[in-house]
Amino acid sequence: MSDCIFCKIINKEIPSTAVYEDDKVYAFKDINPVAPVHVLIVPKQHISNINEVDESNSSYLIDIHMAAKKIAADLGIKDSGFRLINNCGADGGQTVFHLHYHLIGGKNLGPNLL
Ligand code: D5M
Repeated sequence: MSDCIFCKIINKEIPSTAVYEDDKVYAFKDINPVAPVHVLIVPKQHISNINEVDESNSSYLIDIHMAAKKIAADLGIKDSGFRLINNCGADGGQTVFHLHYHLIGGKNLGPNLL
């Protein structure tokens, strides 16, 4: 999608710090990290958010989770633990409308979600 910032990052039109890439997903460091590890994992296909996931593209959700596990292992936080967060829509706090999951860790995040 031509005016999507994450599509531009995937296409290397905008720089990012890559953490992981395969044929389905791309992962890069969040520009405003909230923890020592804060990575965004995105499908290479433009999907606005979970509301646009259907039978034709739902396999990306598995690809993203598999990538999260690999990235967590690579960054040394797989066993200590991490959080995988998706913000969907305005009330969900979504600001970039290309499906993405925040992989956050590197410290004890505690039990509170908000
Ligand atoms: O999260 C959107 C996230 O995207 C937010 O944590 C900042 C991040 N962001 C925005 N622009 C960039 C660039 N250019 N590089 C890296 N990270 C970026 P949301 O869940 O939509 O609120």
